[in-house]
Amino acid sequence: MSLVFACVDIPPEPWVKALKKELPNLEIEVWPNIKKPDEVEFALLWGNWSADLSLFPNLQVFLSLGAGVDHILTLDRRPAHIPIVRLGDPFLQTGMVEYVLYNVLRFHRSFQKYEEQQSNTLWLEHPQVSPSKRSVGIMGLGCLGSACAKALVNLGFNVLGWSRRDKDIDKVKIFLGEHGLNQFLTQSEIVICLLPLTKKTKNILNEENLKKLPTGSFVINGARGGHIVESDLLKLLNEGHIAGAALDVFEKEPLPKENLLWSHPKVTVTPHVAALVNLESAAKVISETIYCCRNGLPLQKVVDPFEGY
Ligand code: NDP
Ligand code: OXD
Repeated sequence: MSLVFACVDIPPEPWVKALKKELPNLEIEVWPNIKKPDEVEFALLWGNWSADLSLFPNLQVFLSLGAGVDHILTLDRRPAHIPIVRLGDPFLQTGMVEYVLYNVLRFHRSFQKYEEQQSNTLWLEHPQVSPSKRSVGIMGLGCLGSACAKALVNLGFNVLGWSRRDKDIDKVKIFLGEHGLNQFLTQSEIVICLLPLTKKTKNILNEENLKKLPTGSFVINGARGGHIVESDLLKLLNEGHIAGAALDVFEKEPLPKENLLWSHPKVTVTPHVAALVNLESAAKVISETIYCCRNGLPLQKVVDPFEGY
């Protein structure tokens, strides 16, 4: 029985080597060169893969090479009974915490303004607000959001969180579901999106919701481009309602050269690198899932396809 590696734009060799190191007996076939499709039990996927899934009649598990599974949930004619397992690698939390802290501090301490001033040789001081007086709102309090919330609490920020189910995170004020969203947004001077992309969260940061943020607020998106309506964000940046945005993910990736976000003075673009997958630790986590599956043990991080995460 084997694993098919079908991660678009990711060189397979290092992954094959790392997975073989963990599971020497695992046969690995690299898409599209599949010699024995009926022996494929595991599909390790990333990106916009398109294949006729009926080629693999013995497929048992879809494995995502990332925390997000939107690329798997949207697969054409995906057999609904096959579980989808997302990557639950602590290394991703570390990366996202670094990305979020960097951008929160940059906005909080006006470093964005100082960078702009330097290009105009302008010596001008901005007020330094205490972190306890700065409200930072995190949309999504899962693996990544809760780790970021704790890190921000440790720096003394007033942290708000928004999720579906209640949470108990020390010093984090929790807002729940659709009815909690208004109150959450109106208090978030810096809002960070760490939601999965689902039917309910797509376009959630549209003009109507972005306008609920306090004037002069900042937006950080480390989740998926589909959460933000880019044209609405640009409009509110140009009107001054939003003071700045740090965007790691985009509706279309790579971000097309003509996209106005690239050159907008209030926008920082990074190329979907907030939390990069680490070869060694991810190979271990993926191998553990394969081990559990082969030995009839319960799988961790299984996605609920109905909820979309
Ligand atoms: P989790 O599944 O662990 O957490 C998702 C959180 O979102 C949960 O707290 C969940 O609420 C909340 N949520 C989901 N739907 C709703 C809703 N409709 N209303 C309110 N809250 C909702 O995900 P992760 O933290 O691991 O990852 C989040 C996303 O980050 C991934 O899906 C991926 O797209 C993105 N990502 C981006 C990376 C990058 O480099 N840019 C790297 C890694 C991930 P509840 O707890 O109540 O279920
Ligand atoms: C992920 C990502 O989902 O890197 O892990 O976007």
